[in-house]
Parts: sequence; C-alpha cells; structure tokens
Amino acid sequence: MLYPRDSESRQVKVLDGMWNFLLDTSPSRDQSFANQWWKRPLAEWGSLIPMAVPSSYNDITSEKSVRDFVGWAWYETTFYVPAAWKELVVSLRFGSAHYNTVVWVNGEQVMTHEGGHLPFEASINSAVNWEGAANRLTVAINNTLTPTTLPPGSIKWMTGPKYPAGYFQQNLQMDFFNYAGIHRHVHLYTRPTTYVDDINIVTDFQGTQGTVNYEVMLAGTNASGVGVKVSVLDAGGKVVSSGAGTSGQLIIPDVNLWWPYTETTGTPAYMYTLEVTAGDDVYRQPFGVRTVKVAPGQLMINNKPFYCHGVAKHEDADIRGKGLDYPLIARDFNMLKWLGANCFRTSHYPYAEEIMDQADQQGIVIIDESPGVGIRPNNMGEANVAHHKAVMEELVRRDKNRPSTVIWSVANEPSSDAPGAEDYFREVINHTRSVDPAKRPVTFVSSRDYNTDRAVQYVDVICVNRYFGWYSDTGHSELVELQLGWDLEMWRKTFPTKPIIITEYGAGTIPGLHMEPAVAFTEDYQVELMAEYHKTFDKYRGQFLTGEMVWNFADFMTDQSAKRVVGNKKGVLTRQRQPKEAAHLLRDRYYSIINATTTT
Ligand code: E9O
Repeated sequence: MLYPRDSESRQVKVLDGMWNFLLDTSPSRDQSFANQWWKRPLAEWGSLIPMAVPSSYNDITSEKSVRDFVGWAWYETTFYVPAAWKELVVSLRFGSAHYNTVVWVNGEQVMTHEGGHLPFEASINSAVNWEGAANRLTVAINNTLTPTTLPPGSIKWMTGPKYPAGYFQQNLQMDFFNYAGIHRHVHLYTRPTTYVDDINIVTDFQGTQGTVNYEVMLAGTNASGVGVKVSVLDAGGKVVSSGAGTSGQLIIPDVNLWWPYTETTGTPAYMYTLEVTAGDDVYRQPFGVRTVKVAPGQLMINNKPFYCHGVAKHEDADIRGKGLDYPLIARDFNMLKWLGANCFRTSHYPYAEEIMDQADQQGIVIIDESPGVGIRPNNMGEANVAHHKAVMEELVRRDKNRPSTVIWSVANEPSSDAPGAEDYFREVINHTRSVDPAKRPVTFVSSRDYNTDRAVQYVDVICVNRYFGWYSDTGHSELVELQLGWDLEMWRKTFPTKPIIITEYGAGTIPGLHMEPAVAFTEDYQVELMAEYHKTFDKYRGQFLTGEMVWNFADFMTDQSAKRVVGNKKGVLTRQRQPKEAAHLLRDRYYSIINATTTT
C-alpha cells in the first residue's frame, strides 16, 4: 500500500491531535456495540478522556483501569472536507491501530481491519458531508489477543473463591507490553478518480549501469484508459532515465548504488525517485538500486558479503508506549550510529513507515519482522496460516520497494519443534517469497536447537536467539565460548550452506548496579557476558556467521511478572536512550569492525 504522499494531484491532511476517548468498561465489554456508540457523539455515553493521537492510550492517564484495559476502546474526532474534493477519491488511512479496528464516518461504517501494525485505508466519499458541516469520525479498537490473532494470546477466566465473579486476565505469549490505541498517523487524502494504486520496483546492476524493472498498478474509473509515464530522478531531482507504459525496464547509466552507511564503497544510502504520471495523477516513489542475495554462508548486498552488526529493537518509550514520535525516531537513529550499528531487526512486528524511511535514507539494513511472535502448537491451525499469510502480504505490499529491507522474518521464537510447525512454516515462508516481487531472502527466528527445529530447513538465512550464561547456566559467563561455539558448529554441520545470524543474546541489567566479581543484573555482568559472546563471534565472523544483534537496543516495557523489574532490562541503553556500560563495549566493537573493513 502506497504511503500518502503530497503531490500536485494529491492533497494530504493529517488528523493527529487530541481526540475524544472512552473505554467500554461494561462487564461484557460489548455495551458500546449493543448501544451503537458510533451513531451519536461519544460524549453521550460517558465522560470523555482527552487522548493523544498517535499514541498508545495505556500510559497517558494515571488510571490502572486504563493502563491494563482489555476490550473496546473508542476514539472520536471531527474534520471538514473542501467542496472541491467531491470530484476526487477521498481516503482515510490509518498507519496502524492495535488490534481490531472498526471505523465510522458520520455513523456509517467505512472499514474494518484486523492486525495491529500495518496500514489500512478506505475511500469515504459516500459517507462524508459535502455541505460544509463537520464530519464525525468514530473509531473502535479492541486489543484482545486470542489464539487466532497475530500475535496470538488468550483470555484466562479466573474462577473460584479467590477471584470476583467474571474476572479475567489477558494472557500474552510475548515478552512486551500489549500497548494499544491509534499508534500512527491518521491521514485524510485525495487522489484523482483514476490513480496510481501500487508500484513494484525491482533493481539490478551490471557494471556501472543500473536497471529498474517497474510495474504500475492503476485503479479507479478509467484505469485501462490512461497513459503512464515514468521517470527516474536522482538525489538532486534530475531526470536520469524515463519511459512509458504500465511496466518496463529503465536504465540508469553511472548508477549510484544504495549501500549501508558503514560501507566505504560508493555513496551510502543513495536514494532515487520513480516519478509516475498516470492521467491526472502524479506519485513519487523513493527507491534505491541494490541487490540482495544469499550465497553459501554469506548474505550479499551488491554482490559483496555483508556482516550485520546491530541490534534488535522495540517501538517502546515512556508515556507514548508504541505511539509514533519523531524526536524518538531521530534519537534512535542517532544512537544506532553512535553505536556503529549497521542493521536492526524490527522485533517483533512491523515498525512505522516513518521509521523505515529513516532506515532507507540513513543506510541501515533491516530484517523486517511480522507480528508472528509466540506462535505455539495451538496457533498453527488453518485459520492461523490463512491470517499469517494475509499479514505477510500486507507487510510485503507496504515495504517491498525499500532498499533497507533485505530479509523478511515471518516469526519470532515459535514452537518450531512442534510437529505442526513443518507444514505451517513451509506454507508461510513460501507464500512470503512468492508475493515479494524482489524475492528477498525469508527467515524466521528460532530459539530451538539444530536437531529439534522442524522449520529452519525452509529459511534462506538461519536466525537464532541464544541465552547461554543467562537463561541457562545463569552467571556462568565462562561457559559461553564453549557452548556458543559448539552450537554454531552444529548448525553449520546440519545446514552447511545457510548463513547464520545470532539475532538475540544479552543479559538483564539494572543501570547503576555494580559488583565485582560480577553477578547477574549488574552492569558488570552484562559487559562480561557480552564480551564472551564477542570472542566466539570473532572466530566465525565472515565465515558462515553473517551477523550479530544484541538483545536489546533499549530497555522496554513488559507485562508484570516476578521475572521483570519494571519491564525487560536487557537494553544496552536505558528506556530513555542513555548508555549503560555495555553500550560502550558494543560501540568499541562495532567501530573496530567498521575500521577493519575499511582498511582491508
Ligand atoms: C524474545 C524476546 O522478546 N527472546 C527472549 C527475550 C527475553 O529477554 C524476549 O524479550 O526474554 C528470550 C527467549 C529465551 C529463550 C529461553 C531459552 C531457555 C533455555 C533454558
């Protein structure tokens, strides 16, 4: 789905701001639907809470009942449309809303969407008021996770004398807080009645010449009747190639390839624009020219082996939870570069398009992960596969033209040793490959073993999470070299040609806590443990080990549990994005890798 971009043929309004907000706290959580809250202003159903959009609603108020709410949350705002828009296609687009969403305009339902991390939109021409009166936009969002949602979860009804009647809790199968609400921008935008609906761009190069294979999908009243013109603009806006027709190949002489910013070859993160004109519509799609291939034991970017030294992240911060926040995005990319990180995984769901744009523009490589986290054997049924495939289609459709995205990850730490995992992951992985026009490598992230995992056989790149010296043999950092070395050797033996990335390793660390000798949860232990992993990484780096990613970039919020001290503390940065001691270790390491590559 194309991002709503301003152009001479398209107007874009952002509906962000303070919206009205109300929770359906009825015991059944469905009074709001029984009473059809969308039919009248929300104020008639209860006392409104002013709510920031975009944001998670959980940490905005001081109410436990809001933070821990499970069920339907209601949002409302108003907007106007210029009369001239009547001749255009007027669409309403949500960057994301977590999890199930129903949207009404002036009491008329205009769309529903299932899934918390991807955009959805609908044209609202038939519902808007063209007479100059305000339009009431009502949105209901249900954050309940069930065995068939992605991520899956379950509702546990607590019965017996220890609980009040009708008491339930949301069970999560993931280690992060189930933040909910309108998490990203809400756009209102126009297109001409015949418009560019989608674009595929697949790039390649031979010597100094770049090739751009493009396909333009049109929609609207006269989709087969309008002519299409395309031009490639360089970073300075100069036309370097042009053509006509809904598909074809464009040649860029003296091409500037897109490289990760840590590579010394060429210009880092060089971006071109494909300018598409179709009838009255003009759309400008950014892209980079680069190739991604898997060779025996290597991940190749532009035919050069790429070693990923990076982090796994979360969309997570104080107050806003998972809400889009530009200062936070800017700070995170600054700290990624401060660390010398050249890649990250969007653990454990697709991140905001505005974050992905920065990865494209700043030359950070992305493992683009779906919300498939915590899939257990009871989440591997037919309905699950079908939904998971649909989510992968949405993700690929959104991110397929991004040079930063080099690998799709369909899941994190599923029960990939379960009998059902074999069929499930073959199906989801093959489907993902088939819908990506650029045929990027596909993976999932395993926490199982080389001899028990039934799904790794289908991936292009093996990704494993390892916690030697933390979840096993806690405190015994002296075992890491032996255990990790053996583990890597066994994976290598079992899958001799597949490259391997360690996508998680780390230790929980309370900032400011020190002990000599080190013990678990001190800054000293995080440093000591990571240093042991690094020794082993160095032994295999550049052979079949093609990447390392620390868990995690920053501390993040989780559900409450006896194992979590106000969230997961495995960040090398605090939740406020300030370094722990281990961040300096990582920075020294990543810069020494960068400098070594530069001099060879
Ligand atoms: C997934 C991530 O979301 N990986 C977890 C991270 C963690 O810190 C979590 O935040 O807990 C670790 C998975 C642990 C695997 C346990 C293996 C136990 C071996 C005895």
